[in-house]
Amino acid sequence: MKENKTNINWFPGHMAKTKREIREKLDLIDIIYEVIDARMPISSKIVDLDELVMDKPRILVVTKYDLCDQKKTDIILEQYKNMNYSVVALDLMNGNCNELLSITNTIMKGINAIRVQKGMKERAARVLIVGAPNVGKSTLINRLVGRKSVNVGNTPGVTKSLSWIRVNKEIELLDSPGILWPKMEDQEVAHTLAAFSSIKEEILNLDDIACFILKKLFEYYPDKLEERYGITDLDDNFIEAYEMIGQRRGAFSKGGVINYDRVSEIIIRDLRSGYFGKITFDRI
Ligand SMILES: Nc1nc2c(ncn2[C@@H]2O[C@H](COP(=O)(O)OP(=O)(O)OP(=O)(O)O)[C@@H](O)[C@H]2O)c(=O)[nH]1
Ligand SMILES: [Mg+2]
Repeated sequence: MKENKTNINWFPGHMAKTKREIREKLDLIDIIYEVIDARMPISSKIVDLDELVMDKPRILVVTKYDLCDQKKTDIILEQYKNMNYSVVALDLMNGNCNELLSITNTIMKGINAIRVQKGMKERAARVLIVGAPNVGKSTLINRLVGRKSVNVGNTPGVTKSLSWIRVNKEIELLDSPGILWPKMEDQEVAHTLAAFSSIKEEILNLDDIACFILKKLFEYYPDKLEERYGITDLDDNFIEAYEMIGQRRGAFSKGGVINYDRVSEIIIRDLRSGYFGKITFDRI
């Protein structure tokens, strides 16, 4: 078993198209919800978003807070707050969005005051929801609307086009397909995005992603690695680890040899299903 260090670079045509359409619609937008995943608060943040949305008022919405290692994530969120970001961390499965709505209303009051001064009518806040694939943009919309109004799913690329959704007379939302950036220079970031399903599986080398996950767990959460797989050490070629996991989980091919492809799938699925508990893969 070897980590291939395949370079991951996924920026399909539809992402370029989404960016173009966002640019075209920007004049209509009052506020941006920039959505990031709490388990990867650095890796899932779109690096060229400033360029795309310019200086529109922005709220950093941190989803999946229930799944993250809150102590580690909070350190990063504090840094964003120190950089003057408005940050709202959410558990979209159980929590409410009151704080987000209240900040939105405050920003919109300011915008409407200026409109009235200029002789225009007050209007509902038009909010663009933007972020990497699979971070929970559409789930956020369903939460805000209070029912299932757009499709969601734990794979990248569920939302295919920009679409407006009305929350109430005060807020309208523009859902958008997940975007990344054209050239992913940092492969650590790319692998983290891949580990948490923000990059399309078809372009990935699954052994590579599984080995990356083992390495990260060994570095940050060795107890969880031991608890789930009995692994207390990780060698460079991952063979022992794969053998142990394969034995434990009964991942055998015909003839009783360990099926490494299946072991890779198990590791990835365990991470995505939350079997390692609350974890965060980014550090500052
Ligand atoms: N536990 C937990 N799961 C969440 C949360 N937010 C979103 N999810 C899950 O994350 C997955 C992705 O959600 P989507 O809303 O489809 O993500 P998206 O950003 O719209 O994805 P694309 O349209 O593919 O770009 C779904 O399986 C959601 O149930 C959260 O706060 N907590
Ligand atoms: Mg979506």
